[in-house]
Amino acid sequence: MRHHKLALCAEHYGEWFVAQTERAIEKYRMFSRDERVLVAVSGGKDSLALWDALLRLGYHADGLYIALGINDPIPYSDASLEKTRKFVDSGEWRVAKDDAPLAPRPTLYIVDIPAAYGKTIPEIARAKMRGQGRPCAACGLTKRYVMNRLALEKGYTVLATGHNLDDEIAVLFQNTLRWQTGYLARQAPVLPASREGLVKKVKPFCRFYERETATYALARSIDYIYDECPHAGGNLTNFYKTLLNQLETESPGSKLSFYLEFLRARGEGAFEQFNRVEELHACELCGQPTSAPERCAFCRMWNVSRIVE
Ligand code: Q46
Ligand code: ZN
Repeated sequence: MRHHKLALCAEHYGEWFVAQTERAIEKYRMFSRDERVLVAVSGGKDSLALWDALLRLGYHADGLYIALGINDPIPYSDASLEKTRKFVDSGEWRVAKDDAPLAPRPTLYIVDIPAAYGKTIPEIARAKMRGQGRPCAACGLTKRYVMNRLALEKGYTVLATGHNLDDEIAVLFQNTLRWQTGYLARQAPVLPASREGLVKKVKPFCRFYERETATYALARSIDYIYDECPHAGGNLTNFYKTLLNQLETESPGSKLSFYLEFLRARGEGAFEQFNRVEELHACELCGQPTSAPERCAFCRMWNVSRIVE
């Protein structure tokens, strides 16, 4: 790890990684040991590594997998669910840090979108969001809604996602290029539950390079899905990641300092004036907070208000 001037063997790397995770949780006051954490798992390296690290640290962490029905042209959703199930069944997470007592078996919640709502994500996107090309807008809306609602209904105070440094700075770069000040004001390792009906959102891996989370998953023999979602190809975020990787090659440490200096400026209030509190009220169908006057965007798109586990 050139940027840290550090070289470690697999065993010590795992310890370093878990300790760094805990440091981030404490530094940004993400959550305490008394809180119940719901980890959004996709079957990929970041989310499974996050779940593993939190369990090793002794946190009460359960998982939520959202089956999107994306199985064309490759069986992406089916394969990623299989990897997620395998992670829970394998018991890999039982190897606790520092010989701590074995973690109890975590719960895995599965929300199957096509089974619950009658359409896959690509199908609902085609039906309701014509002309927008990729199904990512429908997908993102559905995932955000299901994560928040299930976390609330099951009594979790925190929702943790596996976003890493590369993810965060790609978004930061995009928002900076367009001076999206409102988005910049809201980009942070912790998004507090600003009102009733919203759960706190945290990103404990926000300071890890993508390579570091992949290395941890390999060091821990976590079997994760290598394929990306077939709709991810060619998106702008990946293009920005490539640009930022070129920068990192020329100037090691640039990616981390871009992010940390942004957080410093943000912490000093550089974007405070843009942090507008949106007026929200309860959706008339499902009760979730929404800025829309009647039904929330999820209920309008799916034309339903139930959530099926
Ligand atoms: S899963 Fe969904 Fe991503 Fe696939 S359809 Fe787009 S948003 S690319 S994280
Ligand atoms: Zn609603």
